[in-house]
Amino acid sequence: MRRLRVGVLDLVGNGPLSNTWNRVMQPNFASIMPQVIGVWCEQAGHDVTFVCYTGFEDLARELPSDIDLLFIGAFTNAAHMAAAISSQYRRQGAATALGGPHARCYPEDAARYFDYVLGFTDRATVLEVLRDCAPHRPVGLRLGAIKQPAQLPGVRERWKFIEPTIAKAPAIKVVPMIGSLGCPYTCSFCIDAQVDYQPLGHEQIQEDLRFLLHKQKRPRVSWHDPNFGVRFEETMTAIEEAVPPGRIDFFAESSLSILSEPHLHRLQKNGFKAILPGIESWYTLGNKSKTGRNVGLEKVKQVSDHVNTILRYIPYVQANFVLGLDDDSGDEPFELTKLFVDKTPGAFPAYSLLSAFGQAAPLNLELQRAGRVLPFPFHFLDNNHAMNVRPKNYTWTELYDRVIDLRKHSFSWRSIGRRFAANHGLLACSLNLLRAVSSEGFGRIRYDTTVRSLLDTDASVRAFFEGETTVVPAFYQGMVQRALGTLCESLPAGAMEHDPNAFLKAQPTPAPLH
Ligand code: B12
Ligand code: SF4
Repeated sequence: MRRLRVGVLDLVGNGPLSNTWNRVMQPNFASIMPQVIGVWCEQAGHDVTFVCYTGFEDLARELPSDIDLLFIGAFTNAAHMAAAISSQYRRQGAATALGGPHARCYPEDAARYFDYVLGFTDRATVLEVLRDCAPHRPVGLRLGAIKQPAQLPGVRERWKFIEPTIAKAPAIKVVPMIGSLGCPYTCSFCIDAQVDYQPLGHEQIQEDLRFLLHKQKRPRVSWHDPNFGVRFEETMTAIEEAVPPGRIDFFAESSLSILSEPHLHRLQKNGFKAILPGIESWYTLGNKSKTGRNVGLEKVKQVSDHVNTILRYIPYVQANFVLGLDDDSGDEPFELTKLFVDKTPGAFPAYSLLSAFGQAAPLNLELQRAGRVLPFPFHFLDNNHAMNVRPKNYTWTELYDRVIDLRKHSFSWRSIGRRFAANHGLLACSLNLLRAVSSEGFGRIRYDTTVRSLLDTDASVRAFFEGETTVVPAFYQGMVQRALGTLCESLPAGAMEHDPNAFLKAQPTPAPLH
């Protein structure tokens, strides 16, 4: 095989960014897989240029123009940027490959703009692309392993890509690690609902942690496991054997059912400083939060007590909620969440608007069948800038009024003050304050208020939300154009639109009955 010049681009940002929160934190949201791809390409004998784009780099300077093959890792909110970059590189003679959440969720659409669209990606998948490395146009080749890889290169092998990425973070520097793939739970809105739980080797984790202890004085590790600690005993024993208690700070996403008090005690002893449990809804998913049949107010009380207990052991807790679920109706779910915020002042509430990411989740098929999925441009599909599912039990204005009211309550100076007083340590206090006053808290109140007023004043916005037209309103088109800047010129024709029902249309037609 000839020696290729390979570019690997991790799109953490989806356009040039400013504000302090992004400057401080974006490099810490880098993905593991682009680093893995870089390692596999080098091991196969190719030259790799790796760039993690956080919203502050000049890509034209950092990414050489004469590469043979460009891998891009992108979430859906970076799909336009990825398509524009792909189009530039294809014009310059390179082949391009897209991987990551967007490729998994919208493969049909992505195949219009990339030569390869990768689903589950293991070493064999990458070697196949390297061997072929050719243009596939107008429709790209869709490749993927049948399941998640059994092994991934560890921190030592990825270090040459991790080091320059975290060097961009001015203060808090976080190393991404992973100990398992998939999840045993089956939350119908989740991309991992049908992906088997699969632990990765403990020897690898231990070697990575030991390596980090030699590299950094006080490492910080963020676990990218979809649900950390499913095999709690084994995972913690592996960590304890490799790391003296409290020498590394750990952050993880974990479900409440895993966070019992004895487990919390052990997490605390081992330096876990941030936990992000998913509460999602007051009416469903009781198994995940260990609340059984308790719903509504009873569930709020139980979960709030539980989260307050977590806060006694772990200084930083982000409680994740999904707004606009079909089980919600009226004021009650929102009032219950406000009550949770009041009863649990130390937790940072993170809200996601119900989103159907293409073929990510089983629920999406149902929503597409019901004609409820809207073609918001990908740029806005990040759980916040748009809800691309028409709500079942609310009109849009009813929903937005309640979402804004909840956000205002959660990020009122009263709640911010109570959160600050309930938090311990500089990190928790300062991060929560920064998040509340920057794009996340105040910023989303401003943004949602604009959208809410457009629903009253801009007929094109209202018609789009109601599903009466698929023409993307000027307000959204303008935002994408401003976000992409000069890259917008390279956005392929038609890339602003997508078919929101592509998943449904790709289903095999049932055999005729005889
Ligand atoms: C860990 C995680 C995070 C972490 C780390 C993010 C990161 N950069 O990786 C944090 C907390 C920072 C995060 C943030 C966000 N996240 Co997140 N996150 C996850 C989570 C829980 C696990 C993903 C993971 O790493 N899995 C392990 C990897 C190895 O497996 P995998 O993702 O399946 O990847 C396989 C293939 O896709 C492929 N692959 C993956 N990347 C690449 C790259 C290349 C180049 C190639 C070739 C292949 C490839 O190979 C892998 C092995 O088969 C998922 C939910 C879930 N249960 O999966 C959500 C998820 C990925 N996040 C999601 C979202 C929306 C976000 C945010 C936008 C939320 C927000 N509003 O802030 C941000 C965006 C961050 C960013 N980079 O822009 C969505 C993405 C949907 C979409 N289509 O875009 C998901 C699916 C959750 C959901 N809502 O359904 N997230
Ligand atoms: S527990 Fe989390 S990762 Fe697992 S299926 Fe539910 S939402 Fe997905």
